[in-house]
Amino acid sequence: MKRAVIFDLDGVITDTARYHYLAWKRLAESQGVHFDEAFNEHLKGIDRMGSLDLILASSPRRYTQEEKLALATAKNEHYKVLIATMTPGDLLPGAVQALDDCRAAGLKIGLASVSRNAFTVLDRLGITDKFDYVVDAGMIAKGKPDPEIFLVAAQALGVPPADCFGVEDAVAGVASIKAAGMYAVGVGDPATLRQADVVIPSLAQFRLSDYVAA
Ligand code: G16
Ligand code: MG
Repeated sequence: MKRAVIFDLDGVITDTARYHYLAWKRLAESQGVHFDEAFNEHLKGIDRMGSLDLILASSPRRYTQEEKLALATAKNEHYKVLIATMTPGDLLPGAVQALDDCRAAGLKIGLASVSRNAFTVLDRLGITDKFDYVVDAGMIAKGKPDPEIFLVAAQALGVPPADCFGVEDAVAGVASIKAAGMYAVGVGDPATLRQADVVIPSLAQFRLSDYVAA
């Protein structure tokens, strides 16, 4: 029986993936780099500097570390303007119900987002108190697909990884859950999230009883 659930934030609970996309697109185009939805798919769940490196890999220019930090900061400033407009109305369908179902079933609930803006987003959405533990992305040495972030969450919740399940929309995130030894619920397209144990289109199709016994 599963005793804990660890959710990703971006693309699962709220569509900040859209805001990341818009902010990266503007940044990429300012550097003459083509950027589209398909490329953006590879950035989901990848941390800020890792994402920037992937974008700049197709530029003929070489960037110094200082230049890269300035570009990452510019992207983040744009992103912060976009998320400042968020409200509880930006919760994706089924998100609150899924969290409340987990709470009612007595599961511990964690959040594993590599976003350094996660606390701000939770606050804007008004759901901070629905989590027993939120991983501080600044304390994580290795981003997804490394299992570290899910293992840190499980440890903080006091539940062994085998008794946890994770919920993720990104290929890198599902890989992180599986590498942590947990059952993985993918949210999105089964053709993309092939490593997940089960894939649902959105949290509106979240069926807790299917995962706790898995
Ligand atoms: C999220 C997004 C990624 C983003 C990362 C870092 O990861 O999916 O696209 O690059 O956060 O965000 P920030 O620049 O705000 O620190 P996750 O783990 O929440 O899916
Ligand atoms: Mg995500």
